[in-house]
Amino acid sequence: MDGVIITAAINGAEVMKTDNPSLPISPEEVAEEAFRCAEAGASIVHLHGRLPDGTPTQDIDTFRAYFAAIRERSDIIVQFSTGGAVGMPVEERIEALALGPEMATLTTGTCNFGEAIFENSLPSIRLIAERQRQFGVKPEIEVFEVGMLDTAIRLVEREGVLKGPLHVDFVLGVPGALDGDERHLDYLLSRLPDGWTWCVAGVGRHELRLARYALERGGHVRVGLEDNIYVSKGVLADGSHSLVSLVADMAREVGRPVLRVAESRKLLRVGEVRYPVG
Ligand code: KMH
Ligand code: ZN
Repeated sequence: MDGVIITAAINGAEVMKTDNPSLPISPEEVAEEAFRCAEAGASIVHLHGRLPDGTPTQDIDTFRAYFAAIRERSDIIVQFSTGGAVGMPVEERIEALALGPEMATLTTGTCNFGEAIFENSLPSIRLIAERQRQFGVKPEIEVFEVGMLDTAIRLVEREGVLKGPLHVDFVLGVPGALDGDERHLDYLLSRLPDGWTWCVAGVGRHELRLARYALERGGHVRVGLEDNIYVSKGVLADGSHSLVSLVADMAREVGRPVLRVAESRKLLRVGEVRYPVG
C-alpha cells in the first residue's frame, strides 16, 4: 500500500482553551505544536487564525506571524484555512492567501454547521479558487456534504475554474452536515474521479475510527484539536501531536508507511518549501 499523508489541524476556529488548554493560540504555541506534529509524522499543518484572546480571525498579520514562526522550526507543508469561522465575509477569509502558503482549503458548497450556516456560494468559491491560482496555492477541497464533491468535479470538468487532479478532504461528522458514517465515505469514494487523492477528517468521536477506515482503503488522514479534543474517551489530548502519533501507529499496523514532508510535497505536487511573502 502507498504511503500516507497525515494532516494536523491544530487550532480550528471553534475550539477554545476552555475546551482544551493545549489549544495553540500564540505564534510560538502554533509553531511548537506544528513542530511536534511534524516530529510525530504530520506532513501538513492546517491553520486558522486566532487573536490573543482566542477569537477567530483570518487577519493577514496573524497568519504572517504563524507562518514565519513555523518556518523557524519546521519545513512542514503550511495549509491556510479559507473557511475561517462561520459568518466571516469571504474577503476576510482569503486575505492571507497573499502570503503564498503552499496549500489552502476550499469548501465547494454551503451546509449547516451546528446551529449556524457555513456559507460558500458559487461566486465565492470561484473567487477563492481564482485567488489561490493567483498566488500559486494548491487547493484542498473540503467536502462536508455530497453535493460539494459534485461541484468540485463541475468546476474542473465544465468550468475549468479548478485544475485536476484535486486533493479532497472528506470532513465527516459535523452536526448538520454528513455524519461520520463509513457508508457516506464509501459512496463519496465511488464518485471520486480517477487520479484524485483523498483524505478523511472525522469529527469528534468519529476521528480515530474513520482514520483507520481511511488507512485501510488507501486514503490520507487529518486529525487534530480542530476536529477532536480527546485522545481517548473522556481524556483530553495534550495537543494535536498525540493524535498524529496514534494515526502514525495505526498506519504502521495496517502496513502504510507514513510519508515524510518531502515525499508528501512530491505526491501532492506542491513544490518547494515556501516562506511568507509580502
Ligand atoms: N470553521 C469552519 C466553519 C476550513 O478550514 O476550510 C470551516 C472550516 C473549513 O474549518
Ligand atoms: Zn479548518
